[in-house]
Amino acid sequence: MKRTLSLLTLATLTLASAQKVVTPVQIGVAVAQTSNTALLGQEEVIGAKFAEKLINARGGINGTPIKLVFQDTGGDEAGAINAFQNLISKDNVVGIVGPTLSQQAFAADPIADRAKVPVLGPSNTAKGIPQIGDFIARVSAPVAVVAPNAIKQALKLDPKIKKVAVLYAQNDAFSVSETGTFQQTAKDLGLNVATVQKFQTTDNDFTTQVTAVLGDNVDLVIISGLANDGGNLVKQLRQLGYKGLIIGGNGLNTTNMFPVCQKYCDGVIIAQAYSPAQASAANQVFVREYTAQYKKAPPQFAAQAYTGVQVFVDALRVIDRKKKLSEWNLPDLRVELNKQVLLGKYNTPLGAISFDKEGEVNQKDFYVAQIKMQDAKNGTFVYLK
Ligand code: 1QQ
Repeated sequence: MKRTLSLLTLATLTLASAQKVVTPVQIGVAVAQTSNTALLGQEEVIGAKFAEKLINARGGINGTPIKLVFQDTGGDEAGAINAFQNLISKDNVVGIVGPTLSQQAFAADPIADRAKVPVLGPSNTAKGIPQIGDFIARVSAPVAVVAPNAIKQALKLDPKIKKVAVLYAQNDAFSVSETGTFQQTAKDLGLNVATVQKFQTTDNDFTTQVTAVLGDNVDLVIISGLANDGGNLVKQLRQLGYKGLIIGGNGLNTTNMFPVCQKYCDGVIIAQAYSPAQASAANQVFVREYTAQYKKAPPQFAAQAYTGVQVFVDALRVIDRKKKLSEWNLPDLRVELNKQVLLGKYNTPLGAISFDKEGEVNQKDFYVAQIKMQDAKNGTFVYLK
């Protein structure tokens, strides 16, 4: 029995190490294509696909094309784990761009980390994501550096703001992390946090929370949630009579929220880790070609997912120049790719980026936008100065 087992183990090991890198080179994308989280994930699918198209049109990895393999994570942890397992063991990808939510990343990233498969988080902004493991990095700047910009901008628009209400989804890791930053920033800027209200990302009725906010007579409301709950909360705040400024966090950062809050989305302020106006040549080419195809400027989540794919490809090009990708076995290439990702400098739509030792993104430019609704359906994010 012992002998049979060890032979079996040997056979499995041999199989794994003999596993060659196939062409086109497969890169995994595990984001939310279904559930309410798809309001955020859809833009990531578009951004990643656009990267695949542009990269292959320019010769892929030194002449070798790439192929993105998509696995839908849905909106929860189980879906993300399942998508990651499929990409790692069935689809034999070199690396994974995903998942959509930090809540999913804390569950699924450890699986990739143990399998030694590099992960680039395209939109995971909670504190602690790169620290999940050596194989985990992100192109999405953390709440700690992005979110404070929204409050500073709100004070620019209305210097008289004194009293603030803060609301957050307590069942979502990103929302919990972001509200921590918002609450600390508000205090640091001398604001009075009059009330902190909790909700769930699955909630639809916010009467209790809105009633508390109205009772406190605040001049600013700050929301950390996701697109459907966040959109409904904005709508109900306005319907019940709240007139002051509203800051939405990164979970509300999509035009896909417009069908939820409709005309009531108007005026919501949201900090941005991307702007179509970012001056780098890489971004200007990206914006020109994206706009030509989609007839609108790229949103943040599309730009970040594009960047995730680009970083893997740029790193693979460097590796391929030293030793052809076809000569690697897959487990070794995954380890090498992880190393190279962390070593490189990248000219991306987000500007020039690199990573620190832990996989945290180094990025320079951040922005704030305000939603302007033309009518109940159509609106845009207007970047503020
Ligand atoms: C996170 C996020 C999401 C709201 C982006 C889609 O920032 O979960 O970390």
